[in-house]
Amino acid sequence: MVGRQTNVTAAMSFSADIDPAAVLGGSRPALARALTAVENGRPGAAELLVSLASHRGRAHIVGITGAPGAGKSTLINALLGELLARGRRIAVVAVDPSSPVTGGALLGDRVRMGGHGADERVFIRSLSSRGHLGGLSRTTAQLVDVFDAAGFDVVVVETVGVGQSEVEIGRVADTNVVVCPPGLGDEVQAIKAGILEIADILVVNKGDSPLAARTMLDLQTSGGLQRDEHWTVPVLRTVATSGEGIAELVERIDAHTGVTGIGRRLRAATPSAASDAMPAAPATDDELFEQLRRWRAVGRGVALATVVRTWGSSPRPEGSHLAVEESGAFLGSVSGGCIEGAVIGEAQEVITDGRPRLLEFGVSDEQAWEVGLACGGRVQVLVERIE
Ligand SMILES: Nc1nc2c(ncn2[C@@H]2O[C@H](COP(=O)(O)OP(=O)(O)OP(=O)(O)O)[C@@H](O)[C@H]2O)c(=O)[nH]1
Ligand SMILES: [Mg+2]
Repeated sequence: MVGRQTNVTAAMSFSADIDPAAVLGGSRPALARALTAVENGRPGAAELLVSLASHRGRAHIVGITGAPGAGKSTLINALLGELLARGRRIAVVAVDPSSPVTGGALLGDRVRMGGHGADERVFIRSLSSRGHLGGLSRTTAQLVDVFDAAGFDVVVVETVGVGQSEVEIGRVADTNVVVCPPGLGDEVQAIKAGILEIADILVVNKGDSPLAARTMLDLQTSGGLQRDEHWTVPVLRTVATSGEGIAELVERIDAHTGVTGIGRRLRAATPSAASDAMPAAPATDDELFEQLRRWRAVGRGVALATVVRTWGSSPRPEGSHLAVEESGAFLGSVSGGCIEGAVIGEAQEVITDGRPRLLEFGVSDEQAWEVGLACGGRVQVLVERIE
């Protein structure tokens, strides 16, 4: 808690002062400053995101998720080489939710991806969950927005697949690659229970291991790979250290874009920059209940979050609503962006299990890391499934 407060105080005394035109024009120093301002929620960051917003929507966002040590960073380094050879500009956001204090665990990543880090067409940014003013997935989405506006063709997001926040970050990407280390059946089961559902492409990396063939077979026969009539999740073998299988991976990533298009995070109304950065008027109750009815009419599961109690300077009054649809689309607001990501995640669980939840957020609460101090106060939110 102390570290967090120190961080926030430091942020308050710093003005972002970044020229959006310089970011759009490809200035690397301006880009680096913009990313730092956005990551730390510095004054001016929200305005910057608003001025960049209309320039988004051209980049292809590729998520690389997998167990710790699966070889994600090595694979990304190999991908960088292949994508550069195809003339693309690439940004990398490496997310490490497991290093809340030191942030030092990412140094290894920089070294492993460093092979292409000096290339003008590559920009690598590592971040840890330390100091994020609104949840990891929102910060990630905002950094992706900055890279997209700055003209990168591909933005790769590396995350360790450990839970709900990775599933949320997965929604930022147009194409999600799940990297599985070769292993025995149990490990495949664990992957299947966790993050397999977000996979558009499955990669068994460390294909030089004798266990790789068995893991591929497990995944190929595990069912659930037929996403829809246009896309079946391919199971690919790679050796990231030698580059084997990387060209085919790039081809499948490109093929997936051909099927699903790009800009998914902008279409799906997930908690990304545009919705969070702009202090837009919340939807009226009429609009919100009308949207709930529309979702129900097409058979979607929905939940309603309502502010039932506030203390101090909570941004939204008691009675404010947030409507959430099963895939994470939402309308309305219970906090003006401070805790929406967390509430949406809980609402999705409520949709699944039907049990209402009374959530509490505030700076002295256990869940305080989800709440920026700028939001202030405490808030109690009731989340219930709507039948
Ligand atoms: N034999 C073999 N080793 C590999 C391969 N790919 C990666 N490795 C090694 O596996 C180790 C972990 O690789 P990383 O790329 O750091 O894995 P990661 O998934 O990014 O790890 P975290 O970011 O810590 O979760 C390193 O020692 C790599 O050299 C491969 O295809 N074959
Ligand atoms: Mg890594």
